[in-house]
Amino acid sequence: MGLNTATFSQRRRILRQKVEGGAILILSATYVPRNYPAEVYPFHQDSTFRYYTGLNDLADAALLISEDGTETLFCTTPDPDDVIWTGPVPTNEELAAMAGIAHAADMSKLAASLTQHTLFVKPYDGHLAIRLSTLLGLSVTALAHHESVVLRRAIIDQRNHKTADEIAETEEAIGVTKLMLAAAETMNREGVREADVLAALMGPAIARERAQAFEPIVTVHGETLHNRGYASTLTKGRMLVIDCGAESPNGYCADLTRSFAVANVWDDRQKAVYEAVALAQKAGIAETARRGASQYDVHIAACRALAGALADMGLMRGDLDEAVKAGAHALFMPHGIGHMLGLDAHDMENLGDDVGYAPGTSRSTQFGLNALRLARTLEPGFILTVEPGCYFIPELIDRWKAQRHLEAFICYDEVEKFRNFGGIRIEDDVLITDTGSRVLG
Ligand SMILES: [Mn+2]
Repeated sequence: MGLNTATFSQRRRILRQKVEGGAILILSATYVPRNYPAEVYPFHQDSTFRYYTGLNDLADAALLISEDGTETLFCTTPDPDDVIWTGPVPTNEELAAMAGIAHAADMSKLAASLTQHTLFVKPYDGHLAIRLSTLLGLSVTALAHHESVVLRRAIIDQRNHKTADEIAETEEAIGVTKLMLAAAETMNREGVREADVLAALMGPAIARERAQAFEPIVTVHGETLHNRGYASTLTKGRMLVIDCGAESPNGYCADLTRSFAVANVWDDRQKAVYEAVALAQKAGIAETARRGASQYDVHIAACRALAGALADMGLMRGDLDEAVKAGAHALFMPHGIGHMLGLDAHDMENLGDDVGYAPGTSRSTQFGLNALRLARTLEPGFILTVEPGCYFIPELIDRWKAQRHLEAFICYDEVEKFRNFGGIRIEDDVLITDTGSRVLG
């Protein structure tokens, strides 16, 4: 079947049925200048606009769904002379028809169609905030107070539950991402630079005209969780961590992480830490299949498995359930077990914690748990990542050790021996099904 005009029309109908009250306004993304207006960053559509229109390339536009369900696409009509730069482009009416939207109008007509009852979600981007502020006659800071929580939650609920077409798109993106990882693995040799590995990694995506879901991480410094830059050289004894994801043709993201010993020469410590992370991932994935489990349960199951393996290695000690409750494992895994995955790599993170936390619940402030982006009870149709890791972060070790923090559970003398180890992460993408869960791809 695939995603088509009927899909986008139906999504809008469902949204309109769920949200009563005023007209619903959804803005597309704008071009963002890099160093002068005509030189822009690569355009990336706003994911909510894309979800409801399928118009991946349309900048500076807006969708308005009136209270009676009338749909209008407002577009910035190009200057006829622009054809010399852009080539022929579709008319506003053609764009609307591509999305199954009955009416088209120029953006200059939008402000007159809005009232103080217009429903919108607070923008995450400064350019969109200024545009919305101008359209509505509200200050940028007032937008947050006027956003529709009902609309925000309706969008989240709809986008959180993936259809068969969306699942197929995600698996397609995972397929391309696996080709990327396989290409990168051929460069896993002593003396190769991270940038050379990156070049190989990107090849299969570029050849298929695929955007990246996020800037790939290619590093021998996995202990820096979101390490930027590709300047280091692969040396034996280090782990190479690659965290990357291609997008599908319709913008659905993959997000996979693989960790390799440089040149595929594994020492005993690397094998043991890798095995610990693999055990944690296995425990986490098993928990996703349990009916009624929450992603908080998945997180704790993975952390408990990791703590068990680290105790076997002599790095942790004591009552391990208590250790996990106290957050001692966060010295080694200071992040959450995963996040929602969809049109964004961290799906709908711009819409806030309502995505990952049920209404009335909120994030823990405990170190480690405060980075858990998703904790709610899992429902069929959710796609999420399960990505445990084990890192030896010298600055964190030094700080905790100096404070003798949780030393009943942490064997700091043994941890010291790993301070130059680096880090390992393993990440896969999991679909919650009616009967359990399935690792995608
Ligand atoms: Mn991830």
